[in-house]
Amino acid sequence: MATETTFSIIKPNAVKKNVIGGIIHKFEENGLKVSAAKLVVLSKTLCEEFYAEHKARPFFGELVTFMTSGPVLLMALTGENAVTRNREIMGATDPKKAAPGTIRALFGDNVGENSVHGSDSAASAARELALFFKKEEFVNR
Ligand code: FUP
Repeated sequence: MATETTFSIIKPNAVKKNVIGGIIHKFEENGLKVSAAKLVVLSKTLCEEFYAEHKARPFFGELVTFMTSGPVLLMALTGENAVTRNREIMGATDPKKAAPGTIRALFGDNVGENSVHGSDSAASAARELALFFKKEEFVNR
Protein backbone atom coordinates (compact mmCIF):
# COMPACT_ATOMS: atom_id res chain seq x y z
CA MET A 1 0.00 0.00 0.00
CA ALA A 2 1.11 3.50 -0.72
CA THR A 3 0.37 6.85 0.80
CA GLU A 4 -2.16 8.71 -1.38
CA THR A 5 -4.10 11.94 -1.28
CA THR A 6 -7.79 12.10 -2.14
CA PHE A 7 -10.32 14.90 -2.39
CA SER A 8 -13.24 15.34 0.00
CA ILE A 9 -16.10 17.81 0.36
CA ILE A 10 -18.23 18.28 3.46
CA LYS A 11 -21.50 19.26 1.77
CA PRO A 12 -23.84 22.18 2.65
CA ASN A 13 -26.33 20.07 4.67
CA ALA A 14 -23.54 18.83 6.98
CA VAL A 15 -21.95 22.29 7.36
CA LYS A 16 -25.41 23.67 8.25
CA LYS A 17 -25.90 20.93 10.87
CA ASN A 18 -22.55 21.92 12.44
CA VAL A 19 -21.05 18.43 12.15
CA ILE A 20 -17.74 19.33 10.46
CA GLY A 21 -15.94 18.13 13.57
CA GLY A 22 -17.84 14.84 13.74
CA ILE A 23 -17.01 14.10 10.11
CA ILE A 24 -13.32 15.00 10.39
CA HIS A 25 -13.14 12.86 13.53
CA LYS A 26 -14.26 9.86 11.44
CA PHE A 27 -11.47 10.50 8.92
CA GLU A 28 -8.87 10.93 11.66
CA GLU A 29 -9.85 7.86 13.64
CA ASN A 30 -9.57 5.86 10.40
CA GLY A 31 -6.03 7.02 9.65
CA LEU A 32 -6.61 9.89 7.20
CA LYS A 33 -5.05 13.33 7.79
CA VAL A 34 -6.30 16.68 6.50
CA SER A 35 -3.48 18.02 4.31
CA ALA A 36 -5.32 21.02 2.78
CA ALA A 37 -8.66 22.65 3.63
CA LYS A 38 -10.85 25.65 2.88
CA LEU A 39 -14.41 26.69 3.67
CA VAL A 40 -16.06 28.27 0.61
CA VAL A 41 -19.37 28.79 -1.18
CA LEU A 42 -18.93 27.22 -4.62
CA SER A 43 -19.85 29.21 -7.71
CA LYS A 44 -22.33 27.62 -10.14
CA THR A 45 -19.63 27.57 -12.86
CA LEU A 46 -17.05 25.78 -10.74
CA CYS A 47 -19.64 23.34 -9.38
CA GLU A 48 -20.85 22.46 -12.89
CA GLU A 49 -17.25 21.85 -13.96
CA PHE A 50 -16.65 19.65 -10.91
CA TYR A 51 -19.76 17.52 -11.62
CA ALA A 52 -19.34 17.59 -15.45
CA GLU A 53 -19.58 13.77 -15.69
CA HIS A 54 -23.14 13.98 -14.29
CA LYS A 55 -24.34 16.70 -16.71
CA ALA A 56 -26.79 14.41 -18.53
CA ARG A 57 -28.25 12.90 -15.33
CA PRO A 58 -31.81 13.98 -14.36
CA PHE A 59 -30.66 15.19 -10.93
CA PHE A 60 -27.87 17.46 -12.25
CA GLY A 61 -29.73 20.79 -11.79
CA GLU A 62 -30.85 19.88 -8.29
CA LEU A 63 -27.34 18.69 -7.41
CA VAL A 64 -25.73 21.98 -8.48
CA THR A 65 -28.42 24.04 -6.69
CA PHE A 66 -27.81 22.08 -3.48
CA MET A 67 -24.01 22.14 -3.68
CA THR A 68 -24.00 25.93 -4.18
CA SER A 69 -26.66 26.58 -1.49
CA GLY A 70 -24.22 27.25 1.35
CA PRO A 71 -20.67 26.82 2.59
CA VAL A 72 -18.79 23.58 1.90
CA LEU A 73 -15.48 22.41 3.35
CA LEU A 74 -13.04 21.37 0.61
CA MET A 75 -10.29 19.05 1.83
CA ALA A 76 -7.34 16.98 0.75
CA LEU A 77 -7.10 13.78 2.81
CA THR A 78 -3.81 11.90 2.97
CA GLY A 79 -3.06 8.38 4.18
CA GLU A 80 -2.51 4.75 3.20
CA ASN A 81 -4.83 3.86 0.30
CA ALA A 82 -6.66 7.16 0.89
CA VAL A 83 -9.01 6.96 -2.13
CA THR A 84 -10.48 3.56 -1.23
CA ARG A 85 -10.26 4.16 2.51
CA ASN A 86 -12.24 7.40 2.19
CA ARG A 87 -14.97 5.65 0.14
CA GLU A 88 -15.25 2.99 2.86
CA ILE A 89 -15.47 5.58 5.66
CA MET A 90 -18.15 7.56 3.71
CA GLY A 91 -20.39 4.56 2.95
CA ALA A 92 -22.86 4.10 0.08
CA THR A 93 -24.18 7.11 -1.87
CA ASP A 94 -27.69 6.64 -0.43
CA PRO A 95 -27.54 7.10 3.38
CA LYS A 96 -30.35 4.51 3.74
CA LYS A 97 -28.03 1.92 2.16
CA ALA A 98 -24.82 3.06 3.89
CA ALA A 99 -23.34 0.67 6.46
CA PRO A 100 -23.88 1.58 10.13
CA GLY A 101 -21.19 3.88 11.49
CA THR A 102 -20.22 5.31 8.10
CA ILE A 103 -20.34 9.10 7.62
CA ARG A 104 -23.30 9.00 5.24
CA ALA A 105 -25.26 6.69 7.60
CA LEU A 106 -24.55 9.04 10.51
CA PHE A 107 -24.87 12.45 8.86
CA GLY A 108 -26.56 12.01 5.44
CA ASP A 109 -30.15 13.21 4.96
CA ASN A 110 -30.97 11.65 1.55
CA VAL A 111 -29.21 10.48 -1.65
CA GLY A 112 -28.56 14.08 -2.77
CA GLU A 113 -27.84 15.62 0.63
CA ASN A 114 -25.56 12.77 1.67
CA SER A 115 -23.09 14.94 3.69
CA VAL A 116 -19.81 14.16 1.91
CA HIS A 117 -18.18 13.75 -1.47
CA GLY A 118 -15.09 11.61 -2.00
CA SER A 119 -13.13 10.95 -5.19
CA ASP A 120 -13.97 7.57 -6.76
CA SER A 121 -10.49 6.84 -8.20
CA ALA A 122 -6.89 8.08 -8.15
CA ALA A 123 -7.50 9.80 -11.51
CA SER A 124 -10.61 11.58 -10.19
CA ALA A 125 -8.70 12.61 -7.07
CA ALA A 126 -5.94 14.19 -9.17
CA ARG A 127 -8.47 16.09 -11.32
CA GLU A 128 -10.58 17.25 -8.38
CA LEU A 129 -7.62 18.30 -6.20
CA ALA A 130 -6.20 20.32 -9.11
CA LEU A 131 -9.58 21.99 -9.67
CA PHE A 132 -9.81 23.33 -6.11
CA PHE A 133 -6.26 23.59 -4.68
CA LYS A 134 -3.00 25.18 -5.75
CA LYS A 135 0.23 23.26 -5.06
CA GLU A 136 1.24 25.67 -2.29
CA GLU A 137 -2.01 25.02 -0.37
CA PHE A 138 -0.99 21.45 0.49
CA VAL A 139 0.82 20.85 3.77
CA ASN A 140 3.16 17.90 4.20
CA ARG A 141 2.40 16.32 7.56
P1 FUP B 1 -20.77 9.03 -5.07
O1 FUP B 1 -19.58 8.71 -5.91
O2 FUP B 1 -21.05 8.02 -3.99
O3 FUP B 1 -20.76 10.45 -4.53
O4 FUP B 1 -22.05 8.92 -6.01
P2 FUP B 1 -22.33 9.35 -7.54
O5 FUP B 1 -21.05 9.71 -8.24
O6 FUP B 1 -23.20 8.28 -8.13
O7 FUP B 1 -23.24 10.65 -7.38
C1 FUP B 1 -22.68 11.91 -7.22
C2 FUP B 1 -23.65 12.78 -6.48
O8 FUP B 1 -24.86 12.90 -7.22
C3 FUP B 1 -24.08 12.21 -5.14
F1 FUP B 1 -23.26 12.51 -4.14
C4 FUP B 1 -25.44 12.85 -4.94
C5 FUP B 1 -25.96 13.01 -6.34
N1 FUP B 1 -26.98 12.00 -6.67
C6 FUP B 1 -28.30 12.38 -6.59
O9 FUP B 1 -28.60 13.52 -6.22
N2 FUP B 1 -29.26 11.47 -6.94
C7 FUP B 1 -28.93 10.19 -7.33
O10 FUP B 1 -29.85 9.40 -7.62
C8 FUP B 1 -27.57 9.83 -7.40
C9 FUP B 1 -26.63 10.75 -7.06
